Amino acid sequence: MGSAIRTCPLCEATCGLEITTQDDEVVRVRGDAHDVFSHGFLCPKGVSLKQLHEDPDRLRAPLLKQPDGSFAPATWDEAFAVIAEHLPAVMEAGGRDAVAVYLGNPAAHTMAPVLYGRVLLKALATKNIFSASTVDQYPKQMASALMFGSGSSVPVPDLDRTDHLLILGANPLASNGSLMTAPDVRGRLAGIQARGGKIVVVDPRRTRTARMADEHVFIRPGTDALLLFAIVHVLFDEGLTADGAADGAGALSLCDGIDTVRALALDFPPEATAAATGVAADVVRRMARELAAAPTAAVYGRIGTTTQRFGTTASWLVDVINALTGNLDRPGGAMFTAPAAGSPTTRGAPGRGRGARFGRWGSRVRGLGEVFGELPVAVLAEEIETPGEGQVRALITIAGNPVLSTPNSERLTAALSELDFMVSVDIYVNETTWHADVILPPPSSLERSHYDLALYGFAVRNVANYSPPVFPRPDGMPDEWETLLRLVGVATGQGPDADVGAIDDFVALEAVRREVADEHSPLAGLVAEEVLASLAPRVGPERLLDLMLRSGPYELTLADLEAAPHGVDLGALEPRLPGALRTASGRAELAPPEIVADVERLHAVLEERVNGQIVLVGRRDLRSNNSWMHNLPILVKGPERCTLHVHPRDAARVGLQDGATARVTSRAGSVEIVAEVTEDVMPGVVSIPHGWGHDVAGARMDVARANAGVNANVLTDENAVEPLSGTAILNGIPVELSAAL
Ligand SMILES: Nc1nc2c(c(=O)[nH]1)N[C@H]1C(S)=C(S)[C@@H](COP(=O)(O)OP(=O)(O)OC[C@H]3O[C@@H](n4cnc5c(=O)[nH]c(N)nc54)[C@H](O)[C@@H]3O)O[C@H]1N2
Ligand SMILES: Nc1nc2c(c(=O)[nH]1)N[C@H]1C(S)=C(S)[C@@H](COP(=O)(O)OP(=O)(O)OC[C@H]3O[C@@H](n4cnc5c(=O)[nH]c(N)nc54)[C@H](O)[C@@H]3O)O[C@H]1N2
Ligand code: SF4
Ligand SMILES: [Mo]
Repeated sequence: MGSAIRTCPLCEATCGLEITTQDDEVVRVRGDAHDVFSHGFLCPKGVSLKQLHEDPDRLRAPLLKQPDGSFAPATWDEAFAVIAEHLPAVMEAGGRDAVAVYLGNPAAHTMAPVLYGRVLLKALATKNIFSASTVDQYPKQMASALMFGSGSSVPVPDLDRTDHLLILGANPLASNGSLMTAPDVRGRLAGIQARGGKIVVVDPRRTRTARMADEHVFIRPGTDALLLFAIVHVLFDEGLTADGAADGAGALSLCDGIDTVRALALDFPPEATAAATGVAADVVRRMARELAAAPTAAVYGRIGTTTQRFGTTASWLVDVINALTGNLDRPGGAMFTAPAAGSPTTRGAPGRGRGARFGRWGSRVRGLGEVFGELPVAVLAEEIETPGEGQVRALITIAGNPVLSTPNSERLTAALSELDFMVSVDIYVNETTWHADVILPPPSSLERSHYDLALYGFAVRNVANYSPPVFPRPDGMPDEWETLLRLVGVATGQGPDADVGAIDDFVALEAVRREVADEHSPLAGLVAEEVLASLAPRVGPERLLDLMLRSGPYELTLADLEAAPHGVDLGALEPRLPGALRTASGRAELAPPEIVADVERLHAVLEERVNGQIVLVGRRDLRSNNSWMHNLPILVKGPERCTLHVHPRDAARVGLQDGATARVTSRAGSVEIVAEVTEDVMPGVVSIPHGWGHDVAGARMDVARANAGVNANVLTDENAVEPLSGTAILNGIPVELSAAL
């Protein structure tokens, strides 16, 4: 028997796993007790990597759509011949924008798409770039970019040292943390309480995290910005803001715009926000006082605060409060990670940059602005449906399942069936990929190396951990980066047999050139060709990772990480301002004009009353991972999880019994779903988890089909987007509720 140590690639927690193997089989998966970050913690999904690896439905060879609509296995050359026949034709007939790309969530968890996805996007030169980020975290990254200068400058709560944690719209006991890379969140939260600290959770549902917290506050969905503004109001009103000149005030002295924030907050006293938020004024005043009085405190918001109607504004206010209470950039507060492989906060001149610009171009049909170089995925269906120049006629999905993940699934499903050509790089034939003409599978995660390039940028400690593949790739199976570069070959007119190694050499040389030209890089002024030669014989992601580590803040090498299979601990987070700033002013902007302009919209909400309207929110379960892990029996066994949570009062009002079938209808669609009557959700709010609805005829996931559930995104509305970032509003959807006949 053998044993391998590797990082779990499934969620943001980056747990170390110890995988016992026998020849080419996984015998057992356990937590790696020696992992410098996770110390042996793992969740049921980590264990299921064995089943994922063995899943008979997981694709091991390319599939080609047949004239009768079925799929047949093909060789890689056959698959690429079909792509080379159709993709350039679409580009020729309709222009570069005729090809759209959608990058899904696992693309942020694997090195190949993180490093080579952008090469493909550049090669395609299309405006129609979409990703799961506009159904997820872009509001937070947009607020962070406007305040601190880059989408990577997202402050993370210093979980291990804070004395007071205010969590809004996140359930890390189920999600294992997000934009907060922290294995064993439960243990870290227990640590806060053991230190005598306090945890407060603001959520329309009484979640596992809320139960563990010292206080849980129900909030009417979509009103967090009001609550947060009321807290800001009290901080000023009661003289509770930190003294920026004093020691221990974090980065407050580096902040501009404090007076603007003070003036804006005047309109939002807690007495004025209470009716709309459902949070009583005295509770808000106490929340503010406790935040200010705690030796250290951090405010943290996630999905419930981003994928809602005030996502960017709420995300901004989270860090406004962190700054005003003196907790921005100080131990125990909200801090900036310094990732070993570098990030925009570590590269280039410290303390100042170009800042962030948004809306440099817009979507063709609805005119929604670009955000971080992408268009909001809520416009994908209309861009396919609407004729005219720039109409999307082909789609490439990479590790994405937009049919289950993006708003108004029925419209998107219909649109996908109208495409001239579709390619999916994916491990399953699922609700999205069955529309594809060609499916290109990556190797199993255990047949790939791993380094969490994206997630280590938001870690609550500075850590680095590289895992080599556990098993060799099967004969003839290319790595995912090779597949992506082969697509680059087709997109750039080099054809299906382009020399992938040569393209990779070119990509690496360009990366080295950028590095040696940066006067602030440790590699500044070196000869590019010599640096490249020093990275040999590595190729692919390993070569790029080695370069990034060498030029990163700790000047590590990949060999250093290979010598430390349990990871390298680079210490607790350290204050990084002003160095990590990349704003044009060189200051932290507490009142970015783009966001200030959105405050007007909040005033109208003050007048809203809980009026009998029922709104829908989502939820996550520990044994799910968005839409794609429901094919593993070990994770889906047990009672039905895709149920409607509804408060007894609302259930009684519409005559709905526990266990009976409810009908839920929105502007976009309607579903029937088993009701679970529970006081864990507040009156006026119902909850359905997303990522279900697997009873789609063309999909080939037998276990998932037998545990189908319903698709919550049939109900979410593609026309409802948060105006600043174009991110879909997935929480707080107005719905009608009735008992199904
Ligand atoms: N209503 C509602 N909708 C939501 C959310 C919500 O809270 N409520 N959450 C949103 C969020 S936060 C997100 S991130 C999105 C997720 O949206 P998506 O990223 O579109 O969806 P996933 O379910 O993550 O699908 C991942 C896809 O990648 C494939 N896959 C898995 N592993 C690999 C791999 O290693 N390589 C490749 N190439 N493919 C792989 C899977 O088979 C699947 O097709 O959903 C969003 N949608
Ligand atoms: N087990 C598991 N882990 C996951 C995932 C998964 O699907 N399953 N997905 C991964 C992904 S892609 C992401 S982005 C993260 C997400 O990580 P989290 O944000 O922690 O995810 P959720 O558990 O959906 O928590 C969101 C909470 O917001 C609440 N909420 C809804 N609307 C509002 C509102 O208007 N205001 C407030 N204050 N709260 C509201 C919901 O009730 C819910 O409890 O999780 C990641 N980890
Ligand atoms: S918490 Fe996340 S990283 Fe850790 S084992 Fe579970 S899925 Fe994997
Ligand atoms: Mo996500």
